Amino acid sequence: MHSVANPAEPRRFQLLQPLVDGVQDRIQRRERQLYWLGNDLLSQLTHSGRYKLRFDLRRRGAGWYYAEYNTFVVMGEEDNYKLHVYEYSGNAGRDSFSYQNGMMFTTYDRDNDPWKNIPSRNNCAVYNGGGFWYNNCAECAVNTIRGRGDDFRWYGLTGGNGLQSSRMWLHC
Ligand SMILES: [Ca+2]
Repeated sequence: MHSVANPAEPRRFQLLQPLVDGVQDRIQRRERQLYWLGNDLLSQLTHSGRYKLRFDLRRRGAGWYYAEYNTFVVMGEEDNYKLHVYEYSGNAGRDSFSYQNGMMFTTYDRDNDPWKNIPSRNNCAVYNGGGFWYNNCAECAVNTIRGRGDDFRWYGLTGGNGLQSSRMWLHC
């Protein structure tokens, strides 16, 4: 597994979610939600079938890694923006996003995940501090506040899976 010093901004990539640092901060948490591309647009774009999904992941205290999914489709609102991701490649260790494949999108006020936990209102977004596609809840926890819930991490990254930063890209 080799990391790169810093990922160059890829061309023809559309930013889905800009750089997120794992800082426990209320303002940043709000900004993170504001910057999300939006599930309606994401659904429209990915239904064209022309886009792949890429994560740039910076391990805490280490370099950058990437994870790509050759197939990335987000269903519409009527399906609660259900996620389809397939064909992982990259250098970020074991595929961690497939754990959330087939899941619907959960936000603070819309619990669409299968998780049951009464203190967190059965809601993974409440538990993790951010909306995302959740199972029980996340192995790809890039919308999670550091130190909270599943922690800010990419589960399959070997040699320490805690993240410093992450970015999500759509690209052709
Ligand atoms: Ca739930």
